[in-house]
Amino acid sequence: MTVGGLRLTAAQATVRYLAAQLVEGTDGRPVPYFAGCWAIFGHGNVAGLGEALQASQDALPTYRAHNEQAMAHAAIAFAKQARRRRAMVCTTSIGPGATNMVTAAALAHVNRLPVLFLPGDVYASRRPDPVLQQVEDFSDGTVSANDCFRPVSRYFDRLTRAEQILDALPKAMAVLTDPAACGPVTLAFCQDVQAEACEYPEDFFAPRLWRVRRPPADPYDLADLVVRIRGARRPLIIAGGGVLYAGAEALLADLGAATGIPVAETQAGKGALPWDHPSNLGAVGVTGTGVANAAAAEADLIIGIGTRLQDFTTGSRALFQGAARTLVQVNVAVHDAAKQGAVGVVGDAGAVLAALAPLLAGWRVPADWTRALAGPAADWDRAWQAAMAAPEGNALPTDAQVLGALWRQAAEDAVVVCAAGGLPGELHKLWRVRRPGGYHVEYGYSCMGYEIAGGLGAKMAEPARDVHVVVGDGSYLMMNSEIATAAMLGLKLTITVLDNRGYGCINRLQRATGGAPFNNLLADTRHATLPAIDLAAHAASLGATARKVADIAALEAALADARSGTGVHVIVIDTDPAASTAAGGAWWDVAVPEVSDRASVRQARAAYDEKTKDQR
Ligand SMILES: Cc1ncc(C[n+]2csc(CCOP(=O)(O)OP(=O)(O)O)c2C)c(N)n1
Ligand SMILES: [Mg+2]
Repeated sequence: MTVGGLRLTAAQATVRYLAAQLVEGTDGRPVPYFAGCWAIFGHGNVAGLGEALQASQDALPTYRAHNEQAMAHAAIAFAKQARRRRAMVCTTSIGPGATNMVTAAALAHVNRLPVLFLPGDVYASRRPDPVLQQVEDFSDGTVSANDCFRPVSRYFDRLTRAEQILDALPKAMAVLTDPAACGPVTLAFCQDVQAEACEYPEDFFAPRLWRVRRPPADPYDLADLVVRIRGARRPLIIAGGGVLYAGAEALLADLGAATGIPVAETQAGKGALPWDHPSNLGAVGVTGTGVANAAAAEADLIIGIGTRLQDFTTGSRALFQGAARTLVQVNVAVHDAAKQGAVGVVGDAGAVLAALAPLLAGWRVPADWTRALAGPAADWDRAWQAAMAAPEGNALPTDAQVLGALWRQAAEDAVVVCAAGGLPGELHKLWRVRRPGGYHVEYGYSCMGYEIAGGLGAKMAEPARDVHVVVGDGSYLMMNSEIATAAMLGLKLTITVLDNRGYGCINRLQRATGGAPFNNLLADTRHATLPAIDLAAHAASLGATARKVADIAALEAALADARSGTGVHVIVIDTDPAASTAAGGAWWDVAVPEVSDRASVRQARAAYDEKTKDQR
């Protein structure tokens, strides 16, 4: 095959192209867009992409992991911590290696995070069919295991000819770097095609600088928003991840200070303002602060900026109760701007905030709205102090008390990483973010097993910051293998494991919906003997400096040790599975059975039916 120019295999050409894609670094100088390639080799990528990566390690470093899903978590966390300005590549063998990555693809898809997947695929020639690990479809010869990636990729292609990359790779880059379309790209790479040579034009490999577009809003929509804000009695901004991805936190801080409009934060948007900014009411929604939820319930104008409005933000659409309230959605993606009947303002969060500032000059939020929130803010501060304080007595600590210890011991610019279990809710409510980027919680897919691999990716993105992973015993046991990878790479991570001996938050949810404690805490499962799992010994076996601590004081001492240490530190502490912070919060729609022999279920259903009346 001839296109004219350099004779390379499709895999060699792909690696060469990927290494030539650049973005502006934080200092303005170009840096590679792809920080590296995670790889677990097998048949389907070792001979093709493996050979190409080996020869290009200076231009595109390769990292080996222990699990394909976990390596993809690390890649995605890298992109999240880099605020989508940079990304990583992941390559796997065909079959199980590839499908191991599908859950991570969904995670990136939900969270709108860029990552390039290059799973190996079956032979385009079909000569050896069925090749080892090939999924055989009885009615469709074009189906392979990689078709699982289609619904969880923003862009999907199967490379069945070597010259296809000339078209597929620029399209992949366009999707990865587009603020609205951003998400996972999957290029399923047929294994014979990886090895096939072709003449590629030399200019295909010329360095190319990508810039993330920051589209402004339509002037009509902007003017309409200004009229609505000026006419509002009780406006509230809800800041989502889009504020951080747009790098717009200073613009939001300035607008908040100039106008006095209060700001509440979603999980992805947490840290958009420093916790002590006068406008910051903290977390909103199911895991929100008392004051933010009071504001959300009473606001007459809610302006979502860069938020997907998932059910935790809206209290399953029962939280925003203000009479005749208007919902405005400022979003770079028209799909989000149109949600829930919102008035859409399609544009980049930063561009819209910058445009609003002069149009609102001299205007301030009505003083009675500011006054109305002062009491709930003081109440919330007291609730926060009570939840985060070190416990008195010998009771097992709560998750919140562990977070209190961590918050007191963490460096100013530390990054906290979490994803699933009871901790994300407690973090959302209680963690006070001191510096932008200090809060990294994956709560779009809330995927157990993200935490440790995610911490590794976050550390690779910002090596100068301390990264603190907080993780439950359930998530720890689901995916912990990248402790070994972090140790091998000499990266410093501090992992605090909260061992409540089971799936504590789901047990609480089960109880709250009238269910009997069943199959969540280890004690409530079918067992011959109850396991006493030594998580510290386990972590030590993977290369961590690990210890178990008896109480909050010992935890603080261990965290202080870890702070001055190197490598991976794992600190295990037993916690109370029953406790969570009662203050704040809002209703969450979890459907309760309509009929049941259990009176507690029937009771929970009646309460559920009542609450659904608030949904709008
Ligand atoms: C991959 C995956 N499987 C299942 C779930 C559902 N789930 C959410 S939290 C949870 C329990 C987590 O247990 P643990 O990490 O110990 O945290 P805890 O609830 O005890 O705080 C489960 C099963 C999930 N979010 N992700
Ligand atoms: Mg647990």
